[in-house]
Amino acid sequence: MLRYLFILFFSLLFIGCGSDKEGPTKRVIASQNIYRSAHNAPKDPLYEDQWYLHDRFGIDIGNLWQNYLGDGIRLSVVDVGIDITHEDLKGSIDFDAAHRFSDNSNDPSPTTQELYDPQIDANHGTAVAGVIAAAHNGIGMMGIAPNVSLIPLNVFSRATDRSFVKAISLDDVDISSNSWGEDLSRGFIDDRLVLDAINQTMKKSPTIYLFSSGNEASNAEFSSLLTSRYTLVIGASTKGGSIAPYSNRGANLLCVAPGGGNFGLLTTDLTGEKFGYDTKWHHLNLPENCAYNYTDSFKGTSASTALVAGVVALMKEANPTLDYRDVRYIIAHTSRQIDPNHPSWIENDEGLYYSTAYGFGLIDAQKAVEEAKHFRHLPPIIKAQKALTKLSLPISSQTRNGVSLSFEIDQDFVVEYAVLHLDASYKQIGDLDLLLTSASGTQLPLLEHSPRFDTPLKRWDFGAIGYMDESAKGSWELRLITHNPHLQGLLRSASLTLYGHQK
Ligand SMILES: [Ca+2]
Ligand SMILES: [Ca+2]
Repeated sequence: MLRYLFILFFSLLFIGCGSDKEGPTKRVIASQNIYRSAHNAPKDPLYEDQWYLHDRFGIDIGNLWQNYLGDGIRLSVVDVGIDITHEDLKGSIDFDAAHRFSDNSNDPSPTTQELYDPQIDANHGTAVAGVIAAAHNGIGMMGIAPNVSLIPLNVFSRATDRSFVKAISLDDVDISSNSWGEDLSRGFIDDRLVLDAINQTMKKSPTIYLFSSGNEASNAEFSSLLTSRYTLVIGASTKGGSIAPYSNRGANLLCVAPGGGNFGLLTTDLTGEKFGYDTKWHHLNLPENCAYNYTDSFKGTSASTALVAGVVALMKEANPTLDYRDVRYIIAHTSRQIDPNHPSWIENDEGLYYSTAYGFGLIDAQKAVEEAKHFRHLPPIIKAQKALTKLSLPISSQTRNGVSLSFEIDQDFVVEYAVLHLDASYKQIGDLDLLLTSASGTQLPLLEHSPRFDTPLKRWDFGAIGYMDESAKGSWELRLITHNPHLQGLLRSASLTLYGHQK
């Protein structure tokens, strides 16, 4: 059984503690809410080192904390255990809902086994939690949404299908933050069960699911959890405003947020010198009052997803009626294009810029929350589906242009999300290019030749979000090309489903 979390480690870098900087605020304030009425919120000492909040290529937290701190929002973190004694986290945790699956208790902290198991990164959950919910208390750092009810769900203490299903389908959760995943070539849980759980939960207790795109420098379409229309997929950008080299790409990517490249993110660490990313043996040069309880080495799409989860909490507080479609729509329309010369950028027929590396761009917290405040629900969801069955088309490099198919869509509505389902036999998915062109002429790669991936293609869904706002009506074209002259395959059937709303 392979267990892993999406996280990357690079060399630890020095970041000084904010209390050494100009004009530090050392007041310890008992009530988090005091900041709500403050025009100039006092800064916790490490705030200046949280570059991902306020740098040029950060999320632009601006003055949002004057009005929004995540109050009333229930946010679950499906992860390893969280340090519930941490000075900057303990006030945010909802202990009634928190859960550790290995002993069915409400204590979500890492077990001794987790702390010493080399296959589990026991530091990960605490790092994720800090970015989202570290208190504005005059000590340590500042979380994006410090007043959320944080629900830590320690699934990796017993990583079974059942644990994941239960964690993902918890009732009465606004936002589910998932900085874990797997791809086609791995598999420690049964994705189908988790997908079913997501589908069921959306019917009875709608939740906004955020998932990391993954850290394999691969394609986010390879994980079936990420090709569901219900999951919002987040990639990682760097402090310099480019794509993080490890960040998985894909036509299902919604946006990026800082995940770090050479520079990591500052966040909370397992308390003390013995455990965490910051330990006696691997220590940051932080002044005494910050030592061992914080780290600046948190990296990966895990960190990016936590950032977006925090922003979505502020959006939900600004407008509690928002559902996953509204949030996706707002992020698509308010994220900003970075690295504009990157070859992956396209402009779709409705003028939206999209990239399989960046999604709709770098999330912009201020714009997203501002838009959320006045946003009226998208009209009810509608869908159109076209299935092409009994195809028996050869997949072969002998066919010059590969397999070409057309899906004729009669309904006229505004597209939000597309799902392409293929039933095929082909031995190495990495040999394939799969291009879907909308009725308006926007072409996106759902698969791009990546020889490292030798997993077979059988039945698979591909998600695509870059056609947002375009019209569904017309002919959608699919091309499937193989780059391997030695392999042959067969495409049995294909279907295209478009989700959207009336104009
Ligand atoms: Ca703090
Ligand atoms: Ca530590």
